[in-house]
Amino acid sequence: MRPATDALIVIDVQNDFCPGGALAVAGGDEIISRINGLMDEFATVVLTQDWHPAAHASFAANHPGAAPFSLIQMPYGPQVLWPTHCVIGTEGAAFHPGLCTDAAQLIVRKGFRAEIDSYSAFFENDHATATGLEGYLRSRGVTSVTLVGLATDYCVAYSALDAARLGFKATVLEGACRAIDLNGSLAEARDRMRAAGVALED
Ligand code: VGL
Ligand code: ZN
Repeated sequence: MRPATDALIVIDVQNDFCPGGALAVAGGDEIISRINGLMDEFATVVLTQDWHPAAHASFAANHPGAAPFSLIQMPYGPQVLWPTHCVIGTEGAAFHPGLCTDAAQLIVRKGFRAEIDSYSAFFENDHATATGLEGYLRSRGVTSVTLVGLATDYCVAYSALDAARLGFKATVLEGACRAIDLNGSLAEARDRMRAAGVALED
């Protein structure tokens, strides 16, 4: 068992990010058994769930003429336009059935405001609007977070960077993550995480 100050944060292990899903990450389902095992080591386990209204601004379908995976400017900065995914209440937004969710004390849903995306478990993409996870972890005495899940280069990396910025010791277990890797996004995310003091382990 890890110290009580350590939390496991499981990012977006949802059907739409697994093979057959709307925004499938290659090998997304391969990490599930390892994650289930890790949950036994941590007294605090948090799951996140990407949770978008159908009218979400991050969906290419809501921008006539725009192709999925193209980039637009939003008031809060550049935004990749994704295929429609993780729509609130749909089967695609549900956790993968293989994920053992029983051990989790908290499920953080994010990206539920139509006008702003939220990759990170801590802040929406304006880097200012909080999800409340920071307060939850601090009030439970957590000082160190281990991050796993999908996708390494988007929601995992954004969460790890915010955790480090907030002063948590942050570790990403890359073997328990899979990446989208859009135009070099994985290498860039790894560089940014290393520069921010996030520990990258296997
Ligand atoms: C994610 C793209 C869009 C992720 C979520 O979980 O990494 N990526 N929404
Ligand atoms: Zn999303």
